[in-house]
Parts: sequence; structure tokens; C-alpha cells
Amino acid sequence: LWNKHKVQKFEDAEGFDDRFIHHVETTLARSLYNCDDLAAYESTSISVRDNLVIDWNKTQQRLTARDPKRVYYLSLEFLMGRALDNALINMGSEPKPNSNGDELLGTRDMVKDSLNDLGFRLEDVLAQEPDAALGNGGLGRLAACFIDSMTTENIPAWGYGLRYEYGIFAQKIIDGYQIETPDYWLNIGNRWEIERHEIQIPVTFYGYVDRPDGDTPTTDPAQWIGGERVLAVAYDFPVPGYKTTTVNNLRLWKAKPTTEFDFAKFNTGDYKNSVDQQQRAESITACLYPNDNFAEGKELRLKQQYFWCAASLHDIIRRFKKTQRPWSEFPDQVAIQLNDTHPTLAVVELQRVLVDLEKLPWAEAWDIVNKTFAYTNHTVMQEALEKWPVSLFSRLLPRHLEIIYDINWFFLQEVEKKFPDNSELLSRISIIEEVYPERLIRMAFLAIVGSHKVNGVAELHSELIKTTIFSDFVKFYGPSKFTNVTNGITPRRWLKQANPELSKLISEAINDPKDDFLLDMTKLTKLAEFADDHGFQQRWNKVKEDNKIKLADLIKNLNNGEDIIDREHINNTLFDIQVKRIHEYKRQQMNIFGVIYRYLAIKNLLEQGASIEEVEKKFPRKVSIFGGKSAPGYYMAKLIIKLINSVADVVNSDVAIADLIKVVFIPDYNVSKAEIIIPASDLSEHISTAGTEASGTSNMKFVMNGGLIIGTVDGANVEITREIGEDNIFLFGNLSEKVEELRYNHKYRKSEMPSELKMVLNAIESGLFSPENPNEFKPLWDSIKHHGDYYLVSDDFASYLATQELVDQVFHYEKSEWIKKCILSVANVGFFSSDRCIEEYAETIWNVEPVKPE
Ligand code: 26M
Repeated sequence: LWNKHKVQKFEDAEGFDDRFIHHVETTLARSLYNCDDLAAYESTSISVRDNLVIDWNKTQQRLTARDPKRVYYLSLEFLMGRALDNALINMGSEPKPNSNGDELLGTRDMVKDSLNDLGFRLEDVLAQEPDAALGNGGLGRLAACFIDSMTTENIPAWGYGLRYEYGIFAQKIIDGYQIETPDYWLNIGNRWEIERHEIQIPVTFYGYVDRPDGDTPTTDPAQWIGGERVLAVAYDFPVPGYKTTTVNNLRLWKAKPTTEFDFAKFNTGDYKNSVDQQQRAESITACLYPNDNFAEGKELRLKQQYFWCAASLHDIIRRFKKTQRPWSEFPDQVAIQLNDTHPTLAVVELQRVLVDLEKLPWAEAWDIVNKTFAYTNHTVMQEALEKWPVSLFSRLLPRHLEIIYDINWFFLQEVEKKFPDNSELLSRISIIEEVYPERLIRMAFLAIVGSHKVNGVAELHSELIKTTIFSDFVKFYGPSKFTNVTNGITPRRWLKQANPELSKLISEAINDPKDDFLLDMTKLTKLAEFADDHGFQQRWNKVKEDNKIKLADLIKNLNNGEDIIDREHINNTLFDIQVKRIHEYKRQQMNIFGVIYRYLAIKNLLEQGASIEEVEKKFPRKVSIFGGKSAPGYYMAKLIIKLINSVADVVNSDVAIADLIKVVFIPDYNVSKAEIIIPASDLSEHISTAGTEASGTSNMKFVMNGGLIIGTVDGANVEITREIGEDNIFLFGNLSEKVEELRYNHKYRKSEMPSELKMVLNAIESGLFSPENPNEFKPLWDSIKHHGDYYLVSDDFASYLATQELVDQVFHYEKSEWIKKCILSVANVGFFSSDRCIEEYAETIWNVEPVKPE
């Protein structure tokens, strides 16, 4: 009976139609006659989700039976973007014959045809979905790529995060300034989540520590009597893999009030306050903190972190306990990866559970903790390293503070043993920073001490953390605790989904009709055979041109239907793109200075009587495209956005330069816009000050989409160069080894500013871009001229311009060479698949094996 009535997946067009109509008429309670694109999106999503849930259940049953070691990826951010198109691509079972039996169709094409027959266009349906923007940038998107790859690789893995009601703010540009508006992404409900009301985990804050047996040592079991309790409710998101029926789970927690009632307050007549306190529970998961690479020490943020760590660990432990294994086996069954220091409290929480609740001896518990956790560092920048005031901890998490002190005490004893009488080392390496006016807890140090492995995210970065911020730990632990896993990106979303035309061209060229290259990117090397083939180059270039037209359409739509880009010349207009969070270290200011230089140089030539044709020879057509959000409180980043928009106003309306330069700022850069922008680039900019960008991942996305990059010798640019060849990348600028010396030179005024930069800054100072307020951009030029030019714009500017000149040369006069470079780059980009990256984590850090569906 059980088997007979088992719900089946839809497998063909007819099955999809039935399911689609069923959900329109029952779940949505509508008729097909008043089913609009939004309803079609909802019904398609639920139908697809049904299939995923069936495989999800099978996956979980299989894992319960096999009980392998599982990976738990703890990340405060999962920047997922849209789910539907990705699910259609990933869940695709073997292609099936279409209704006429004359063609094999994958699930996506099959659903597309079905929707067509029902009167809908798949593109319009997909566009209804709001982005799940539960992340800031690189770190959050990395987590999203990782769960895609973990599932594709059949690794038993769970993601744990928070279900923010508001994702990263939506960016509006008004008068050239960034304005933030709330991203209430759940406005139309969310068809991808499954609320598990049965999974509600109590989480405690504040209160005090009680020792029922008197004044026992803090390493003995103690009782934490909490002051405030909230509930964590689980929301599950099925994560499909490519060419596998494995479906993993992303579990996000929502905070809700307990049904307990504060009788003390009630009895004193303070009913309203007692209700208010309950209401506050929901604020914990209300919104994502919009800072990227900047740690702000807010109490609510720490509350988010503990709420999430406590609930996730509780869930992990509950699952482990069901197997009745002894605690000593915990690290054989559980690997927990800390995505930056944000989840470091999980280390302390596990120690607390083992000591206080499970009554394990301290040392035994600590051994388990250490073997369970591993920590990924994403930055060397001081302002991004989390440090929490001890006073805040002692109020919010009094027992955890005691445990941290004990962890530190044992750790410092070991250090003292190995390096006796070195009090400077002890104070440098201590988890507690003794600074006035208050002591701080260094979360990165706590994460290192609590983990068995620490990794950076690109080779250069992993070397840098060993020699700079964590050098004392390398001295103490030896180098083997520190390792590198270079980041990667999922080729399913970033090649197949974002760039279907290029994906098709590739699969034809390398004769891989079933798109197996998306699993085994070494297959791409076959493309190299066609790098010189003129016919192939032309087809390649046609795909790029089509993608540029699509981006031009997007830009036109965002600009109220007014076209900025000259369609007639689109093929010989270089699309130069920099899209990423706005940050001084990423140096969007240097990019826009470069644009200003170009503009001034063109104006000069024209003034000297050159014809526009002559000018074009030296400065061929170019569109500079920018996009990215600034943290709401980051003054300098916001000023950079304003400068870009002000330059756009002046340049785009200057008829004298006849479309030779256009500047575009695309508002509200997000994952779904990235999927349109990235495939359209000829050149993209990855120009951070050497040593500041840990890895970068958009560099990989751009290369995978057949664009070339201009970049500094920083982050993963180094390995991209190694993989694709130095002839195929435009590198410039000072190396990270020189940064310290250059900053020193600025400090003692031993640096010369290049004349080109003087010219640019003079133009800005003259008010050319802010006539009504000539001092508007003063902080930008002051930072270079008077505040030590911390990001070394003046040191790299000349070589940046020279390299841009080379770019122009190759793009406009050696186009065939250019396309050849693009093809060769894609041929060798395979290393940057997140599948490779996840395999490295699985082997060298987690020690987990795939569990394949039978
Ligand atoms: C911390 C405290 C309080 C509020 C917010 C934060 C915070 C949030 C996000 C700090 C850092 C955050 O993200 C950092 C980040 O995205 N780093 C990027 O990680 C990528 C993936 O490894 C790298 O490719 C980028 O180089 C790195 O900048």
C-alpha cells in the first residue's frame, strides 16, 4: 500500500502539465484563465519543488540508513539569488523525447515547451522570482556555490544560516547618491521554503551562572540560568545537484517568541512590557547586516550569531544522538566548517554542551571540539576582524565568557611551555586583547585555537595570513595547521544558466551534447584546438555580441527606456566592467580616475584640432560599466558612487566626444543582474591594492564567460594567471611585497604623484563634475594627497593607464588575437570550478566521502 500510493515525480511534459494545473487550481486556488506570470511562476516552482522534495526525502532516508560523516557549513550569509532556473538545470534527469518523439529534451526545455503551450514564456516566468539576497557579496555567494557543489558531488552536507526577513537592501540611485530601501523579499511568500513548525529550539540569552555545588572551578559543570528565551524555528530549502538525485538541505532559522509569559511583569501590571519583550524576539532574524569586510560591534549582531550557533548545534547534536554512538565518535561523524569568524561561538557552545550538560571532563570535551571544527579566513584587513567587548559578552553570554577565559588559559599555558618567559608573545597571541577602555575578544584567534585546520581562500592570501596576522600561531602550531583552498564558482549557474549561448557553443565544439563538461571542466581544454579557427572565433564573437545587446537592453530598461549605448557600434565598443561591493581597497576610484583621464585626453586632442576619427584611433570606443553597493555607513564608498554618477552625467552628455566614452552605473547590483552583466564583458576590472583582496570570485566568473581581465597581482588573479597563461591576462601594478614600503614613503612624503593623476585630481578640484559644489569630492583627493594614499592609487595609476592602452590596442587592432585569448582562457578555467574546491575541502579538511544515490 505504501509503495502504491507513493507520490511520484513528474518525468515528462504531460506529468508537468498535470502538476502545474493541479497547483494552480488547488494550492493557488485560481483557474487557468486568470493565471498570470506570477501565478505561473508560483505553480511552476511548487511543481519543481515537489520533485526536489521527493528526492530530498530519499536522500535523507539513505543517509539515515548509511549514517556517514556529514559536513555542516555554517554561514551567516547564503547569497542564493533565484532558485527556479537553477533547479530546472540541476535536477534535469536524463533528457527525454519530446511529444513528437523527434528530439531529446532536458527538464528545462521540456518545462519551457510546456509553459509555452499553456501560454507563458519561461523567461517571463523566471523573472517573477525575487532574489534570495541573504548575503553581502563574495563570502555569501561562495557559500551558495559551495552547497551547489557539495550536492553535485553527493557529499552529505547541510548548510545552516539565518532566514532574514530583509536581505541586503535594494539600492536606488537618486541624484547620483545611493539610497537604501528595504528588501522585503518574502512579500509574495516563498515557494521554495518548507517551514518545520515541529522543529523549534529554545535559545537563551543574558541571565547568570549558578554553581549548585558551591565555588567549583569554572571548568567543572555549571548551570547557566538564562534571562531571555526565544525559539528558533527551522525553514528548509532543498538544494538540487547537477546530474544527481541527491538533494541536500539548507536550514535557515527564524526567531519567534516563546509562548511563555513573564508572570513577574504581568503581576506588577506591566502587561505591555511583557508583550514587548516577546515581540523583540523577532528582531533577531529581521535583517542582514549590510557591512562587507567591516566588523561593527553591535549587540544585535552578537545575538544573531549566538541564536544561530546554538540552534544549529542543537540540531546537529540531536541528529548525532539518534545514532547512540559514544561522544568520542562525534568528530568521526561531524565536520563543522566555520565560514569566517561569524560562527565562532559554535566552538564555545559545543564545549559548553559537552561540559555542562553532558558532563564530559574538560579536556575530553575540548579534544572533541577541536577535531570537529575548521575555520576559513576571508580577509587580512584589520577593520574586518571581529572583536567583541568582554563587557557585552558577560551580560549576554556569561557562561560562554567563562569558557572562553578557560580556553585561553589552557592555550596560553601551552604557549608558555613552548616559549617560556615571552610575555610579549603571550599578550600578542592571547584570545583576549587587553586594550583601554575595555578588553576585547579576538574571534579569529578563538576560531584558530578551536579548530584543527585553518584555511585561506587563495594561495597568496593563505601565505599572507601565515606571515602577518596569524604568524604567531604558525610559530606555535607549526605550518601544517594552516592550509590553502583556492575559491571556486559553480559552472552550472555561472556558465550554463547565465550564458546558455556560450554553453551551447562549447558543448557543440567539444562534442559533449549532454553537457558533461559542467561536471568535469577538464573537458574544456579541448577548446584550445579551435582558438585559431577563424570560423569558430566568429561564432564565439557573435555570442559575446548577443550578450552585450542583452546587457544594453537591461541598461536601457533601468534608464527609463533611454538608450545610452550606441547599438550600431556595439561589436567594436569595448565593454569594460567593474561590478562588486564598493570599497576603497577594491579601488573603483582608480577606475573612474582612469575614465576621467581618458575624457580629458580626448578633449585635449579635440581642442588641438584633431578630428574625431583621429581621436578614435587613439581612444577607441568604450563603455565603462560600474555596479555595486556601499555599506550604508561607509562615507567614502558612497562618495565614490556619487563621483561615478557625476562623471557619467558630464561625459554621456558631452556631444563633442561623440559616444567615444560612455559611463554607466547599474543600480542595485545583485545575483540576477550579475547573470546578465558578467556574460557581456569584454574586459573586467579586479584592481585591488596588492594583498588586500583575499581571493575575489567574480574574476573567475568573468573568465569563465569568455571575458578578459585587467588586474593587480592579488588574490586569485595570481592563480588565474598560472592557469590561463600570462599572455591572456592584463596584469599591472605593484606587488604585495612592496606595499609596506610604499605606504612608508607616503607617510614621509617621499612619493611623487604621476602627472596623469595630477591632471585628473585638478579637474575634479576645479568642479568639472560638481559645479554647484566644487568641494563635494574633497575627501577623495585628500585621501590621496594628504592622508597617505593608503590604497596606493598614485603608485599604480601610471601602470594602470599603460595597461589600459595595451587593452585598447589588442581589442581594436588585433581582434582575432583578442578572441583567441578569450577562448584559451575558457579552455583553462576549469580549476576554478567550486567542485574542485569542495573536493579539496572534503579530502584535506573534512575527511568525508560522497554517498551516491544507488
Ligand atoms: C562582520 C561583522 C559584522 C557585520 C558584517 C561582517 C562581515 C560580513 C561579510 C564581514 C565580512 C563579510 O564578508 C567578507 C567577504 O565577503 N570577503 C570576501 O570573501 C570572498 C570569498 O572568500 C573573497 O573572494 C573576497 O576576496 C573577500 O573579500
